[in-house]
Amino acid sequence: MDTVYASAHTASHPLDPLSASEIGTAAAIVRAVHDLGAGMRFETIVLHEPQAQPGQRRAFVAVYDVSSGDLFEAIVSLSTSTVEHWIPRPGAKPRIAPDEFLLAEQIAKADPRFIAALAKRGITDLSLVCSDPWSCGVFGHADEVGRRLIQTITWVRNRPYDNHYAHPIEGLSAVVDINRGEVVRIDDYGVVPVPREEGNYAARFQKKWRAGLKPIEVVQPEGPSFSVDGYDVAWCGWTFRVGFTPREGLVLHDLHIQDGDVSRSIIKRACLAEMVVPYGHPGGVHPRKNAFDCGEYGIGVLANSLELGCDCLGAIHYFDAVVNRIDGTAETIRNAICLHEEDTGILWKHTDFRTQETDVRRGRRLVISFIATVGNYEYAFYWHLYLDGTIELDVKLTGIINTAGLMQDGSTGRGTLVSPGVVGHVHQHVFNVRLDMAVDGPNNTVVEVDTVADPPGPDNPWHNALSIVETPLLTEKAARRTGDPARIRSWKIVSRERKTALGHHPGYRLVAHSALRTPASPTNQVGQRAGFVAYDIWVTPTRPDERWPAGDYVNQSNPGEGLPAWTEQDRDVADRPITVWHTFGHNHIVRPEDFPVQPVVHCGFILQPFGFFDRNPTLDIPPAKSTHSCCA
Ligand SMILES: [Cu+2]
Repeated sequence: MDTVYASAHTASHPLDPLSASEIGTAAAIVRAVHDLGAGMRFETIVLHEPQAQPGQRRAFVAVYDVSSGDLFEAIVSLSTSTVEHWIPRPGAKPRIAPDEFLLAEQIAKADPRFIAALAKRGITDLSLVCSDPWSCGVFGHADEVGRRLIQTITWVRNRPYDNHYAHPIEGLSAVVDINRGEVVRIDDYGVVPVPREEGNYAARFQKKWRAGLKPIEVVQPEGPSFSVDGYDVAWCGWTFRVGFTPREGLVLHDLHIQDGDVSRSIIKRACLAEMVVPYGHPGGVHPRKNAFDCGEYGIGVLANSLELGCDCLGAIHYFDAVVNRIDGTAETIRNAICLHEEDTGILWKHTDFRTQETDVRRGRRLVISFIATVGNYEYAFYWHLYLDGTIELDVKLTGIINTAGLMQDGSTGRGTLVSPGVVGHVHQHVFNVRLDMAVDGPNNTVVEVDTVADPPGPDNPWHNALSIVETPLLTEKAARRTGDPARIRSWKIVSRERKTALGHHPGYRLVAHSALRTPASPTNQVGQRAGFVAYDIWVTPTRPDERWPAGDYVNQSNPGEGLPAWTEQDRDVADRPITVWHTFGHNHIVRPEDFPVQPVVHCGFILQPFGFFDRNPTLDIPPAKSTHSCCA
């Protein structure tokens, strides 16, 4: 058994994530009342977040039975040691747990048909074979119906520690029933020579280092400007609370900013809600690669333990993350969440050219981040808070592209050659964030803002007139929106119940700079099961039971779940607690430079105060001069 570290912080706030002991207790309570026997596994044990009145501590538990395939949800009171609700979820398939990753590989590698298929390709040393566990989706094969499946996609090392992703075994997949521990079928699309040229990136393989790099050190001689109390964080006028769940990873609660004597709210709860990575090659195993890394695996359980001075520079505060394993025990991911400050260059500057008097202020941001490893790929999520009230999510994509071999005719198919015989197929990384907005109070409205040219006429003799056209989005269907570059569209989230001294409804603008809709057909797997990809924003009334934009259980899910179904109700979304769902991402046309390990690429969005303050709120930032700077 792995070491379970005791949580350093004893639960004191209703939104504190479950501690290791609370996770163990929740599992024991469920097992005592509803023992499912030897096949009992725990998909999720997480804090059941209190809604209005914080009362007793409760856990949400999703539990399943690998013998029957049944899944149940429980709400557990940790205060009274009772199961308050027990809800069967017929047909729901739990996520693929980290505990099952290597299990799927073992099952595949023990199957004589799989061993024979490898031998056909000249591969007999199974110790060098790496068969990654991929979610399957639903493709209508008769022998898959009713089963909980993993498809393994396979690579081979030339020798231990060699980067196996340089050596794809094209056209071979084992379809594994992970509940029953058996191979359902071997899919073999024909032998393609395995490329053997090495593509190693690790330090141990690097023969020559680039010379001349002098150290850059971050020096904070008086320590950081933030303070942390349990999961509460305060920084330069900002206050919020850190949360963490196995499925979402980092969660920000109750984001407020100080304005004079008043602490004003902006967001009630913010998190990554789903993501999907559809691949665009139609042959072999590749159409089945549509990984929902949030809903099918859990981006939180895959968080890294971060390394001081490598992952994070400066004065760092780490939060541990505590997640459940499928046996109901807790696992602590040490240093999973990093909190630190970064210099961001100038915040603002002006020189009065007559007096030659200059004012300049340095900008900085607070960074709250975590990094998840999902098989071959890394996703790093950085929430940024700025002195001027700006909120940003910057997602950094790195790791190793999902490599494929050539087609039977030696062509690359729908991809880029990155090494002899190695291809990276075109794909997208599409993210969806759930933003429970609370701009200056609980009741908000989304307003679409277009910039349009007025028609020429007597009022517009020089044809330069521009109008700002603001359209409140009042119902769910009206609020399914996409961008329009010709109208330079953006959206504001405002409180129509309040007015600032200038007479504006206080608001925040969503700068959707990475909005991305997959160009794939709405009839394909992702169009069907990840309906959120159809629009850049969606707005729903905030409901605690509507958390997952592609459905509660995404693994082998049915079409149309989540946002497409909820918003068909066309509920009112004006002047009430609303959730804004924003879809964004990265269209990955693979570059040779992405191989053998991909330099970081970015996507994300910005929330910027817009009429929230009556003027630049940073005039009170004192001028500062670095004493560590020198002339080179
Ligand atoms: Cu990619």
